Amino acid sequence: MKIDILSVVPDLLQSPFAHSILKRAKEKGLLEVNVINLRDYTTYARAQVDDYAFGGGAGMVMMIEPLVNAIESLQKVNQYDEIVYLTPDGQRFDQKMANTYSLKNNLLLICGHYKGIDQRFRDHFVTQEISIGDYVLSGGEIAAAVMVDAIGRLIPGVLNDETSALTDSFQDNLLAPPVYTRPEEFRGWKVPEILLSGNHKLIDNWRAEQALKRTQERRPDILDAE
Ligand code: 6GU
Repeated sequence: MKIDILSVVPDLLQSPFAHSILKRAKEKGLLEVNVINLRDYTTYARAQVDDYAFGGGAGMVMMIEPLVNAIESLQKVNQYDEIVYLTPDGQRFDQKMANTYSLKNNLLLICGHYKGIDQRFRDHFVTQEISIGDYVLSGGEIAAAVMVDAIGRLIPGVLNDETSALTDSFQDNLLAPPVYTRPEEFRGWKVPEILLSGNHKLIDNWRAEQALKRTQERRPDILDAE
């Protein structure tokens, strides 16, 4: 999968994909992430990309021309499956969307700033608008990093048995059960006996019970989600 990210602060996106699972995905050739500086596409003086809102009011709006210059230049060499605008008023991102996106080939993510981007760009170029939750970030970059992380680890071949996504929270509308590692006892706090029993059937049952209990206690809302 190739993901292009269009941003006015490309520096913010230098390290999030350079570690751990996403780093491995890149090394295996399964994921390519390119960060593109929107300012490279403006024709205005001093690399201006935003301007005052028509109608007045506080806050600047990202202008349509640099965005269209950038996208039309990128589209000469890319066939995007989706052109995503990251915005707090978008559709809420969740594990189901991450699964769907993990099967796409070529994505363009557009990070908003200031009061957002000119509505005409949204109307005529954007195919999906996504928010990562009900709070406002100062720009779309960190949201883009969240999306790329959630999607990247689900790309077929990225995770192995050891890191399998099948037991993740949310993957089956359940939170993940508690986990333990060595030592068996620390300050008198013991690991549940059953996990040391070697009986995998019992262990699987215990984990399923714990996942259900945890979900009922913490997130009953996801239990009956489809
Ligand atoms: Cl995608 N962008 C911004 N600026 N804030 C957000 C968001 C996105 N998702 C939640 N808050």
